[in-house]
Amino acid sequence: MLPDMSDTIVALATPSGEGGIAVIRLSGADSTSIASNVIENGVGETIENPRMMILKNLLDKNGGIIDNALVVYFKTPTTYTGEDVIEFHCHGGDFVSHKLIETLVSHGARRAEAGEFTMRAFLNGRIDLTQAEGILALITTGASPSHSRAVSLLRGGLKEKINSIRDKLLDIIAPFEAIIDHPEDDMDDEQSTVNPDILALIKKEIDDLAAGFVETSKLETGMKIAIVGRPNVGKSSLMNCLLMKRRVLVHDTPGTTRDVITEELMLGEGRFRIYDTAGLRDDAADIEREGIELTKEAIDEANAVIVVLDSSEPLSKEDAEILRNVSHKPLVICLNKSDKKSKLSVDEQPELFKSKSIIRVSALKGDGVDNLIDELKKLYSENVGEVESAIPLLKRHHGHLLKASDALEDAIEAIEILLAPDAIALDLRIALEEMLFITGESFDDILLNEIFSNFCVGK
Ligand SMILES: Nc1nc2c(ncn2[C@@H]2O[C@H](COP(=O)(O)OP(=O)(O)OP(=O)(O)O)[C@@H](O)[C@H]2O)c(=O)[nH]1
Ligand SMILES: [Mg+2]
Repeated sequence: MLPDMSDTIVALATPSGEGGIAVIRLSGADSTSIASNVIENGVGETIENPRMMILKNLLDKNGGIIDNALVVYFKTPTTYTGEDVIEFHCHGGDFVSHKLIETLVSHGARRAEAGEFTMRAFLNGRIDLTQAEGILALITTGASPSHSRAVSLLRGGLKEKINSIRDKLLDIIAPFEAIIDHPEDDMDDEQSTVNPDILALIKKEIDDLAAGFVETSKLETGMKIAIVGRPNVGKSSLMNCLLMKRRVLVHDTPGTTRDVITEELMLGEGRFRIYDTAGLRDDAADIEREGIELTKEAIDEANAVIVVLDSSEPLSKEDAEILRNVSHKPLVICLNKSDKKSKLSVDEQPELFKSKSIIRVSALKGDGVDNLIDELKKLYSENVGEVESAIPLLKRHHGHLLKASDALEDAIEAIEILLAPDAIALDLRIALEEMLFITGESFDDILLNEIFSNFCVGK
């Protein structure tokens, strides 16, 4: 069940604890009358000057001063919640804010539930659901890509796109259903069905949008970089160098690393997940072979690969095979052990190295690692560029898009096998409904509670 919208609600909008200021937000139809009980000399001057901060004494029930604070009035409907809102900008610290909230509650306000201010903004039509989700994403963001995604949602990027698809579906559905509803009207064959090519175009639009989700989510968890190469070339040493700590075991016995070991790494604004892997070789024993299988999975999942070669040895058949196997991925080739005499020439098999980034490093001494870091940052910004061109999505949106796409697929099939118009209309309705769920034009209490319970109290 949703909380009662007719209540006037109050909450601390800033984090609790000691701080410069504490903002207490009051929202609802009775905001001004409730506030008039705590503002010395009443609420008049505050209401007459909307959006202006006015310094006032705030009083408890016995007329004692709680604080000398700035009070500001936002007049309905152009406020965060769409309702009358009053904010009290008090001195920081829990005692003052708790006392003021207690006093406002004693005058008739109710303590707000998590996310209730934003839920009201949604229910009052100030924002749609994707924008509400953008607000939550903005509050919880910890990295640059998720920040830009949150801002885009907040600004209504996804809302506009979904509404445009909704309108296209409505343009098809409305006349089609009118014909179904009034079969007595004469209709020719053309009218009694829907052009599947138009549906295919809408489906493509939905599929393209859904594909953007994979792009954005891959940067949410960090760009995945797998370090691969044959045994003993210095993969684990390089991993430790990047992490600037001794995270993985390094040893001169080939086959030291048997499992895939992963660590998070921030380079500038970029978030990475680095995977150290078992060395790849053909004649591996049982356990090592299992490790090699895991390495292959890590390569599949990686957004980019670092291939490590031991430059103190000539290029081996295994090195060449590894280079060939990962050539479809964004690639950085590290010629490691540059502190030793080089016996590896990239000119021997130039096709393996052509147009690849090649960096000489010594994981033992740390030489050249800065160049590798620069290269990783470059890969990251290329990836982010790709993502920024896509309209950002959350998992919830993605799920609805997939269902809509399936429904359109069914509709196209229904047209092709000449099913009754009712059956086609049903599939089209499902696709439309999925669009409405994304923006919240259709919703149920469960969905709202699920979304808004993730907010903090006071937002
Ligand atoms: N001289 C020199 N030795 C290095 C360098 N990098 C690694 N080594 C040595 O090479 C050996 C293997 O290093 P690791 O980092 O364990 O190599 P790996 O590729 O992880 O090996 P596996 O886990 O067995 O596949 C160790 O003895 C390292 O000290 C380097 O830049 N120069
Ligand atoms: Mg290793």
